[in-house]
Amino acid sequence: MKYLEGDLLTLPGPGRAMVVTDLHGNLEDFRKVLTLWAKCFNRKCHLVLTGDFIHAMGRANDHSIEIIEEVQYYSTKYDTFHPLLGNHEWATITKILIYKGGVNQNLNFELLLKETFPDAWEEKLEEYINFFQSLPVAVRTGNGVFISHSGPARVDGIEDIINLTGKGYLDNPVLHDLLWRRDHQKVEVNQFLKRVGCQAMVVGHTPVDGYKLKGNLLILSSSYGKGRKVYLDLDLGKIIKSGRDLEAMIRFFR
Ligand SMILES: [Mn+2]
Repeated sequence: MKYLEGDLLTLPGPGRAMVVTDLHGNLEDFRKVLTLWAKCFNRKCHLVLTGDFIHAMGRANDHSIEIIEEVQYYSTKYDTFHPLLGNHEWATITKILIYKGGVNQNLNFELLLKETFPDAWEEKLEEYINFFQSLPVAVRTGNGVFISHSGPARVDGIEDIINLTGKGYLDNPVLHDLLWRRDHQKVEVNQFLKRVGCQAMVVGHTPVDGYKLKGNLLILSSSYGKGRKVYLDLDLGKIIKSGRDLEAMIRFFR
């Protein structure tokens, strides 16, 4: 079961949700994720991709387009498949230039589109932008876990998340922090969690060696990161009191 309200997806328990971060055009890792998900009660588990499934470091091994095509396919076919917005999808929507390792990612992506769809690349780009605009920004689980690309942000309450992109993709400080933020001060994390009615949050975005637990904020690197690759096998039926309760649900990719 799931409820989509504006930019917020609610996943009530019981059940399980696999949380996967930052694929960045890595098709091999995406395949591993899909295989694991297929084995998880035959895709009855939720699969949450916390954004940045596009844009690899270089063009040589950039499978962003295959990944978007498959992400669109699975989104239509399964109501347990949940891609979220990341700052790289956001940059495609807003056409704001984004660099990774000194490489202009928007330009790379455009070249990739032209190569793949020589006669229809502009229509494809438009299709992808529309798809990215349809993506939720965050998930809140029934047991109080907030999942987004990054964060936290200054909000008054959960309504600010629900109505988030209605305020536009640009000049939107809450959206900006939920997609781009890299400093995660404990006081601000806890204040944010209190306001959105959660006890812990899970993000990607910042490359780490597998995972890093900073109080009630858990950073995961599932593909693009600094070494080990992990995902979260989140039990939606379990009581979560703090970030520590998530640590036992971390799984390593082999
Ligand atoms: Mn990111």
